[in-house]
Amino acid sequence: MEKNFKRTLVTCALPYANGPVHIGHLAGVYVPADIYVRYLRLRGREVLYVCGSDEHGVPITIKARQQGCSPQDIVDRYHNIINDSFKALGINFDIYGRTSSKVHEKNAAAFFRKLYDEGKFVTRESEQFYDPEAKTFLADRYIVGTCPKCGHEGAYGDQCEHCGSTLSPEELINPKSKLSGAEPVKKKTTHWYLPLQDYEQWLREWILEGHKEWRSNVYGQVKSWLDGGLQPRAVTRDLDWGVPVPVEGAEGKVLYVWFDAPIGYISNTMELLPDSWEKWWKSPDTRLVHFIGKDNIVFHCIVFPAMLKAYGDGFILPDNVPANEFLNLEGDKISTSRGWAVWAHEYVQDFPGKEDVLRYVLTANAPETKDNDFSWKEFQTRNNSELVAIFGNFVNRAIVLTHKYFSGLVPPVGELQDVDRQTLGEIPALKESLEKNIEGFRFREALKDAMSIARLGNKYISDSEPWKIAKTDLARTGTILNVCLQICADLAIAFEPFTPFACTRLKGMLNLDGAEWDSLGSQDILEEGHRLAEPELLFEKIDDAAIQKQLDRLDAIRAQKEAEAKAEAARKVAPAKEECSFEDFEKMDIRTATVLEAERVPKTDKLLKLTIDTGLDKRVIVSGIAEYYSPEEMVGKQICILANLKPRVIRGIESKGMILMAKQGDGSMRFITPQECVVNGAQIG
Ligand code: B3M
Ligand code: ZN
Repeated sequence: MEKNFKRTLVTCALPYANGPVHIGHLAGVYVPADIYVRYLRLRGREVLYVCGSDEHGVPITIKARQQGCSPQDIVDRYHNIINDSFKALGINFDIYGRTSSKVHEKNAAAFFRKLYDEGKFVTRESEQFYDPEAKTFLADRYIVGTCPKCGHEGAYGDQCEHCGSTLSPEELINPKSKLSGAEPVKKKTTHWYLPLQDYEQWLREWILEGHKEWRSNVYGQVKSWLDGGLQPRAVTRDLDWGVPVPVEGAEGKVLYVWFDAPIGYISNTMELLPDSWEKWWKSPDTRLVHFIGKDNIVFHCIVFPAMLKAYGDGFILPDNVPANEFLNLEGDKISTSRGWAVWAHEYVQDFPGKEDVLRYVLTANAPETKDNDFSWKEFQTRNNSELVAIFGNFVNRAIVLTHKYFSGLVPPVGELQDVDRQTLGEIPALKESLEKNIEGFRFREALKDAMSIARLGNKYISDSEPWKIAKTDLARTGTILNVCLQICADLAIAFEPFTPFACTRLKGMLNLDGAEWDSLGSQDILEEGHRLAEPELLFEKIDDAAIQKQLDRLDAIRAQKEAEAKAEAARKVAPAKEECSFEDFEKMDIRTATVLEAERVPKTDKLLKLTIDTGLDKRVIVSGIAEYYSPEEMVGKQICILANLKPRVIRGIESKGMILMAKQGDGSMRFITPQECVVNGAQIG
C-alpha cells in the first residue's frame, strides 16, 4: 500500500549509553538507516533523522557501581563516545539527543501522567526482591547466584551469561544481592502496568492486516507475540535512576526504561524543533520508519504503538520497521560483556580514512534476513578486491588517462560505437533496481546494483584499452574516456549513500558539484571540456599486518575468556556422593607407594604406565594422568594408591590398583602425596 507521504521521519534505536557501539549495532541499525536517509535526501525528499542515547535502565546503574561513579558519569562518557563514533562514520543525525535531558524528563513524565490521569494504566501489587541491607528493591540484574542449568556461579536473576539460559531470580541457587551481598527478601510493591491485551485486536488489524509488506522476520515475530496473547506490561520500576514517576507517593519509582526510551524519539524531535515537532509526529503526511535490531521488535511494533494509541492526540504510527538480524564476529556472538566486539571508536582510530570501507563491508554482509558473520579476512578481501581493484582502479585509470591524453579536460564524446551504447545502456536499469532495493530496505542488493556500475565501467575500460588505442586513434580514445568519465560521475552519485567520504573525494576529482540523483545514467553529466582535478587514490589496499593486529587482539580476548572459563570450571566441585558405611570404607586398602619407572602407553595421549614400589610388592598401574604429568615428572614421586582394586587389563597391560588423584571441575588432576615422605606401604585410613 503506497501512500503519498510528504515527508519521512527516520528514527534509529537509541543505543544504551553504558558502553561504546560496535559493528553489530552499526550493521543492524545505523548504517542501513544512514544509507536510507542519504538516499531519500539525494532524491530531494524531506527527511528528519533522529537518534540519541538511551541513558536509563539497570545496566547503566550496574556499570556505575562497578566503576565507582554515578550513572550520570557513565552516560556522559559513553554518550560522547557514541556520538563521536557516529559522526566519524558519516552517520549524521539531525539530532543525537539523550534521555537524561531535561526536555525528555519533562516530556516522558507528561506522557506517563496523561495516560495515568486518563486511567490507561492498571496497578498491580507484587512481591519484588529487596535488599534488606541496602534498603532498596533489586532489579533482576542485581541478583546473582548459581545457575540452576549449568552451575555457573555468576548467573544473574534474569539470565545466565554462561549458558545463555533465561532465568528468574527465584530459580537462582543461593541468590545474593550485588549491592550488599545480603540474601534478597521478597517485599510488596505497587507498579503501573499498560494492559497490552486491550490493544491486541487493534494491533492485529493495524499490523497483521495492514502491514503485510513488513519484513517477514518482523511480521513473524509480531504475529507470534500476538498469537501468544499479550500481557499487561510494567511501565514503572523501583530504581533511583530514571525518569521519576510523576505521581504522589511514587517516591523511589521511575519509568521503566522501555517505556521512557521510545518517548525519547519524540523528546529529541521536540528539542530540535520545539515549534514544529508535531508536523513530524502528528501529521498523517509523515511516514515514520523505525530502524532497529530484531531484539527491539516487540517494543517498536507492540509496546510503543500501544502507548501512542493510548495517548491518542494524533500521534502517527510506524509505516515500516525494517529490523535487521544479528551480526556475529569471527564465528562468535558479539558480546559487550566479554569484549568480543569491534568497537566503532576503535575502528576509526585503527583505520583512519577507511570509514567507508566499514560501511561498505557491513552493508555487503548485512544481516538483513538472517544472522551473519563479520570476519577481518573478508573485510580485507572486499576492500582490496572490490573497492580498490574495481571501483578505485576504474576511476583512477579514467582520470589518469584523461590527464595523460587530454590534459585533464573531458574529451569530446565523438561517434559512439555499439559497445559504448550497450555499456551506457545498462546503467538506467541498474539505477532503477538500486532505487527499488533501497526503497524496499534491501541495502545489500542495492549495494550490488551500485557495484555493478563499477564492474561495468571497469570491464569497459579493460576491454577498450584506451592506452593502446591512443597510439593510433586519439578521437576514439576520447570517446572511450568520455564514456568512462560519465560512469565515474554515475558512481559518485550511486555510491553516495553507501560510501559518502569516497564520493565526496570523487566529486572533487571530477569537479562535480551537487550532482542530482536523476542525472545518474544520463550519459552527459560531465560536459566536453570540463576540467578534472588531479587524481588521488579513492581506496587503498589493507595489508595483512593491519588485519593480523585485529586478529591478535581477538585471539587475546578469546584466550583470556578460555582461561577464565577454565578457572571457573576448576572452581566447580562435583556433587557429593551417597553416604557409605565405615565397613565399606574399611574394605579399601589405601597405601603410600613410590614411582620407580614411568612411560607413556603407546598410541594413547592420556595413559602412563607406572612401575611402583607399594611396600608390599612392585607392580604396574596404568593411570590416565599423561595430560597432566610427564613420565619424568612421576619418577621418584611418593603417591597414594588404592592397592586392592581388582586388576584390570588396560591397552593390553595388567594394571593392579589405582592412583588417588584430586580431580578439579575443569577435569585437571593432581596426584595425592603425603605431606612428608613416609615408608612405602603406609596404610591410609
Ligand atoms: N536502548 C537498544 C538496545 O536494546 C535500546 C533501544 C531503545 S530505542 C527506544 O540495544
Ligand atoms: Zn547457566
